[in-house]
Amino acid sequence: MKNIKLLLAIILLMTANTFSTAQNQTDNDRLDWFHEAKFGMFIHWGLYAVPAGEWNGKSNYGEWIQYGANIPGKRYVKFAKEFNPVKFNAKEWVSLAKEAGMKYMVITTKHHEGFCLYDSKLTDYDIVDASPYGKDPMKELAAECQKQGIKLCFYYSVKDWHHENYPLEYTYFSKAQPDGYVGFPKKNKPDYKKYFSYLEGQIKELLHNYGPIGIIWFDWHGEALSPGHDQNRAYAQAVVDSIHKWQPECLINNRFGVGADYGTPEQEIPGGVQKQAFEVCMTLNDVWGYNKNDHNWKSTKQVIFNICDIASKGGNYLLNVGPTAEGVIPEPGQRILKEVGKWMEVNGEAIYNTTSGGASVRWNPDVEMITAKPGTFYLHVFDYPEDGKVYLNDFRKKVESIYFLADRLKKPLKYKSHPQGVMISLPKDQIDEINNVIVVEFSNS
Ligand code: H79
Repeated sequence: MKNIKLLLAIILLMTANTFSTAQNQTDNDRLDWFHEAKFGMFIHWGLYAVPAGEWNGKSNYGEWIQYGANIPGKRYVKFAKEFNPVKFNAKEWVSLAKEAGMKYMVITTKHHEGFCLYDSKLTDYDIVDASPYGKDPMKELAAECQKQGIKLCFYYSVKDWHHENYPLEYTYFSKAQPDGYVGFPKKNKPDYKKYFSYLEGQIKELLHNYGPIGIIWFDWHGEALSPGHDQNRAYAQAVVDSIHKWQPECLINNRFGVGADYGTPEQEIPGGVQKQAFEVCMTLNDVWGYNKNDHNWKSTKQVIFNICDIASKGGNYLLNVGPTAEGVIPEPGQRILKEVGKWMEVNGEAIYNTTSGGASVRWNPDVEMITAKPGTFYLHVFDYPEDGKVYLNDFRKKVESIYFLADRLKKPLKYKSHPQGVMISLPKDQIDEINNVIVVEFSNS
């Protein structure tokens, strides 16, 4: 009972934290590229890809398998010997992101398991020292991202089930593990200060050895850095100050307790337009890490809907893939992303560098959402209206032209201006099977 209460408290705390510390979009220049980018690739890659979601007959695990299946630390570390991503190809991963229309990539350099996917001098529990692969994939990714113009960003878990000085009380508890987590954190007298100097040292490596980094994407601190934990927050603030010193342009998400540039709703899209910068992170199937039995892929249409929905509320979409231990992004994920990319290639203008258009206008239900640029609205029509009519209400600007974004010839669509707004008449046939974006160009006079 106590554990359930604790868990509920932690989950509440995490939710409450989603937007609490993010700054207003207008007063933070560091966020300019982020607002332009709108769509990024999340990559969850670690030792959990070896058991691939399955342990002792249960098959619904992901990157939390060490915790969920109660695998002792001594057993878990052996996965490192089997982690040999010989098929990893940085060019293919970055090309896929690019083809999907993504502008940045956030990859797990260390998830809760504590295993480092880069060459760290501060631990031997990393891909170069502990796996047969023996190379640093982040080096290759950094070079390839530079080459292809994708911004490389690093996920880093505050929680660490492998480090002896990560305090047990900040890991999750469960019925199976009533005394705390079965990894390596010390039961007695862990030294959080020491853990933080390890963390800071690793962030230093990540910000010095891989060129410019777009975001340090911290993951849940849990209770450790929540208000009231003043000493811990002071350690964290020192890290934030260092990040700003080492790479002043680098963003920090809002899961570190302090220093947040933007909010990070997980697996959910906010109900309305947000004033603060945010990025929805979401899985493409059910779990984040590779699970060989997880076939619950989102449809291409759903992904496109989410991109537009989130952009119309002023946010970014960070969509996850979980590569195998061999280094391959699962084929269904590749297929969906390529299909999304085809739509983005034609319609990206309605997404990149837009702001929310929703707050300034009302529209009929056929227009699901609106994105905007100065002098332009993009109306996103997923459900084509049977009567062919689309209304923009409370729209008192002077219309210059209206056309389908997917129409290269920009053939004008018929419309009538009324004192209260504009009524647009659409042709019988849709121009796009998924989302018929209508461009409305206007002037203020
Ligand atoms: O990295 C991904 C997740 O592993 C991580 N954040 C994203 C980006 C994450 N950390 N915490 N959470 C997500 C929420 C925690 C949910 C929990 Fe559970 C509920 C932890 C214990 C109970 C999920 C379900 C994990 C085990 C059971």
